[in-house]
Amino acid sequence: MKNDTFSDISVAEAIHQEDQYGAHNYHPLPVVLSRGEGPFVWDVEGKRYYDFLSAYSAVNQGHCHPRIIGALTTQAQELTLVSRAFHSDKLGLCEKYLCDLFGYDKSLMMNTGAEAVETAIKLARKWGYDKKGIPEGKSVILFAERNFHGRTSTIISASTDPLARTGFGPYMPGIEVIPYNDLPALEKAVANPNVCAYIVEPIQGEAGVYVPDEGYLKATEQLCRAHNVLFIADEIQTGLARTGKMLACDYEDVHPDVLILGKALSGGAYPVSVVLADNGIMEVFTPGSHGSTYGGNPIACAVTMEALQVLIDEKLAENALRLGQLFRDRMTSLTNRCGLAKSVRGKGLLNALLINDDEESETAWNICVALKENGLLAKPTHGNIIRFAPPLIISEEQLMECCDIIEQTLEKF
Ligand code: IF1
Repeated sequence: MKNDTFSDISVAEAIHQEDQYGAHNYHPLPVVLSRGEGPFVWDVEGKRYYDFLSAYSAVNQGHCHPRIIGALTTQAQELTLVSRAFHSDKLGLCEKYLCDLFGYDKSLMMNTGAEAVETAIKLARKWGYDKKGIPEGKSVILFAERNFHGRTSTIISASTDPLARTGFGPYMPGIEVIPYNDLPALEKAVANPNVCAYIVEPIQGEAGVYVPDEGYLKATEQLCRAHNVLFIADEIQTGLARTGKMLACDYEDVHPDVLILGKALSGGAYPVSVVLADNGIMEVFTPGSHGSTYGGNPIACAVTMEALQVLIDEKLAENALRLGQLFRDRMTSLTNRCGLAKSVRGKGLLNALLINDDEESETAWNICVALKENGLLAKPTHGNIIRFAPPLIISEEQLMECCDIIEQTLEKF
C-alpha cells in the first residue's frame, strides 16, 4: 500500500477539531497520524514513526497487514451483517476455528473487549446459580487490585483506579477485590461458597506490566478448581502472541475455565472479541439470554480467521519471545548507565520501562514527547511507567534501531 500524498489536514487543524468537537476523555500525544504499514505509522506531514504502542496490542500483526485487509475488503463486498437472527456462512467456520485453536467446546463472539468481559461476568454468574447452586442474586466475582478490564459501569465497579471509577457510582454489587499475585488472599477468598469466578489478567497491562510470580497462574487454576470457582483469564491485551506465547497462560501450561480475547483478534482492522468455554459452562446461555447486533458478523469472522492465521504463519509468538529478550537486555544495560531508567519488566514484546521519578511527575510524558521527536511513539501507562509494545512483526534490526532511539533519547534527556 504505497501512497506519497498525506492528508491535507494540518496538525493544528486536526487537533483543534478533536478539541472542539470531541469529548476530552483522552490526552493524546501531539501527533496526527494518517497512514500505517507494518511497524510504522506516518503523520499528516509525512514523518515516519515506529509504533511502540500497537494500539494497546491490537495491531500485533502490524498496521494494515495485506492478508487481513484483503479478508476485510473481500468480505465487505459480499455480506457485512445479517445479525444472529439468521445464520451466515462464516460464523460457524470462525467459531470452529477459535474452539480448535484454543481448545474449548464453545465460543461466543462479541465486539469490544469490555463486551466480552461483561459476557464472561454474566456467564459466570448464571453458571454460579444454575450449576454451583449459589442462591439467586448472591454471586460474588473476584477481581485483582490494579485490574483493567474495560470501561463499563459494571467493570469499573471492580476498579481500584480512582480515575477509572470516581464519579460513576452507584457501583455493581457482588464484586470483591483481592491483592494480585497473592495466593493466601486468593485461597481465603475462594473459600466463600458464593464466589462463582476470579477474573484476572495473566500480566496486568494497564497497571504497568506487572508480571506475577512464576507459578501464580498454576496455583490460581488449582485453587479455583478445588473450590469450584471459574478461573477466567482476560487475555485481551496479553494474548495472541504478544507475550511470546500464543497466550500468556501458556507459560504455566494453565487452561482457564473461561478465556477472553479481543484486540489483535482482528489485527486492528475491526472490533472483535470472544469468550471461550466448555459446554458445561457455556450451556447456561440459552436463546435470548445474551447477544449483540454485530457479534460474530461475517466481516468479524473473515478478519478473525485471517488475523489468527497470520500470527501462526508468521511465527509472531516466537518472534516476540526472541526479540523481547533482546529488548529487555538492552533496556537493562541502559538502567545500569542512565539514572533516569530505573528498571524494565515484561514478557515477549509487552514491556515497560520504569522512569526514576515520582508518579505525579511529567517526566515519563516528556520522555514520550522526546521519543516522538526522535521517531518512536510510546505512551506512559501510570505516571512514571512507559509501556513499549511494538507490532510483533518488527525485525531484529528494526528493534535494535528502536533501542538506539530510546537509549539516545534518555541519555540526552
Ligand atoms: C482505554 C488501558 C490498555 C484491556 C484488558 C479489557 C479491555 C482492555 C486487559 C477492554 C482495554 C485498552 C482500553 C483503552 C486503553 C487500553 C488499555 F490503558 F485502558 F488499560 F491496553 F492497557 N481487558 N485496554 O487492556 O477492551 O473495550 O477497550 O476493547 O480504555 O483507554 P476494549
